[in-house]
Amino acid sequence: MKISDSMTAAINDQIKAEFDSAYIYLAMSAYLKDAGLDGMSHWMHKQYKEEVEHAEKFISYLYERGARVIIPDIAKPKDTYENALEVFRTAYAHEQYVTSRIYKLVDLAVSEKDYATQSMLKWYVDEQMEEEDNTGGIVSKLEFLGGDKHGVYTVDRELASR
Ligand code: OFO
Repeated sequence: MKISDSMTAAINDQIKAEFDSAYIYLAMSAYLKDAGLDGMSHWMHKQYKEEVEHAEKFISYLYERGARVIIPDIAKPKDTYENALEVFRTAYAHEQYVTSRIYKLVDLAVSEKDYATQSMLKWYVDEQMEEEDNTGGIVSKLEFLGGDKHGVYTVDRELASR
């Protein structure tokens, strides 16, 4: 069954959102590096690479369905933050936003009875749950520490092992 034009457009739009996410995390990684938080910077750099993979997975899917892929512009990300806590709060909020986007894609796939796209999106639904859990968990730790430098350093070491 041919994928619809509306589903193709929605997935192309999500490809842009994934590249935008990648850039947001790359800018966060650069900010954290500059702040001397090498472990957090490394963690965010891994996140950047994951987002590129998410975009590529959508691209491969559209190829598989014989649909046209449009490579998007990438928006310039915010590059300055107050501190590590603000970075991770922003990342957590961003993941929640992306989850809501993925759910809208699922809604569209359901309304179009596009079972192949519903099946493909299951992976993203699970991935979003994991990413919200990861970023939300780091926010909780940093909030608990309340800016204590030794504590922040310990979290930085921890995140270096990702
Ligand atoms: Fe692409 O998963 Fe985060 O945003």
